[in-house]
Amino acid sequence: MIIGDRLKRCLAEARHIVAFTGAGISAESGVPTFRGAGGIWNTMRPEELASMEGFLRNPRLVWEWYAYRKRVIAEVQPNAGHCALARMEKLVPDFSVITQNIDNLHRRAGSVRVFELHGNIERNYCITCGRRYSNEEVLQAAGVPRCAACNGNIRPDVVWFGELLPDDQWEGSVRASESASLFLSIGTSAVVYPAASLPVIAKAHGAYLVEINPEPTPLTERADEFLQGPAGSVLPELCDVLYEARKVLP
Ligand code: BV8
Ligand code: ZN
Repeated sequence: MIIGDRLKRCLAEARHIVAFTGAGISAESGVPTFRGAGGIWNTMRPEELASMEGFLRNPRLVWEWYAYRKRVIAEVQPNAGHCALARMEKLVPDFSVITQNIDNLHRRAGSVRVFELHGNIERNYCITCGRRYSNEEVLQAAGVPRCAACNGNIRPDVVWFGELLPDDQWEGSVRASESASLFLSIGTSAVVYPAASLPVIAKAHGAYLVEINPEPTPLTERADEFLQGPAGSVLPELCDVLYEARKVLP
């Protein structure tokens, strides 16, 4: 991958770098993406499996799907892309990860400032009384786990279609995007809103917008640069360029 002089300078001088990630950054860890080749939504309907209506209509089907994903995610490891972002955070005074992913792989790779727009598959709660449950507790249940306190249905703590994003995560992500001098959009098809508006907000506030993806997306034509390749290879290269550039700075 050729990293041009403009991006090298940006990496060297950026005050605040934001890494905005989607399912693609976890693909090389073995976590299936939603769209594109082998994507989950190719065979299943998101409204059926990732919505409150779908859950209330068929809680058993939705729990089978999430239990399967919980087990897959428990077995995978962060990949070179996640680890490169964790390293970059240590090299830059102000570095934020904004993820649409629910797999917790950024934190497991060592990233500290992480905004989780769509929740976290390792957390669960009762829809009646709000009591929280771990995966260990819910994965023991046969079928739909019920609340020990009130017998209500337990759901994964993720944002479903038609649901609002957590206020603090969304507001923090907008603030970070508005103050970013370099905004990396990594492994996302940029079609799910309001998350997909963040790169546009960043660019409107003066950020240099770089997209990293093996395929073009609806965002590509608005990006200042499109680094076509897998995150697991491109991000370590960007991290090396950042390290070299910052090593010489006073
Ligand atoms: C909201 C959590 C507002 C669950 C997810 C009509 C009716 C109802 C709603 C809407 C509607 N039209 C629009 C909407 C809004 C809707 C939306 O945007 N729908 C889209 C599909 C049109 N959004 C919502 O509903 C949001 N809430 O709007 O509320 C509101 C207002 C008032 C009152 C009430 C509500 C909530 C959206 C959140 C949904 N939850 N996930 C779960 O995961 O189980 S979304 C789901 O998609 C994941 O979170 C995922 O992260 C996200 C985005 O997908 P991507 O991450 O981009 O993944 P994808 O597979 O698409 O792409 C992968 C990319 O990686 C590809 O480009 C591929 O090329 C690339 N790639 C592959 N390999 C690699 C790679 N890149 C790098 N390296 C590689 N190796
Ligand atoms: Zn309860």
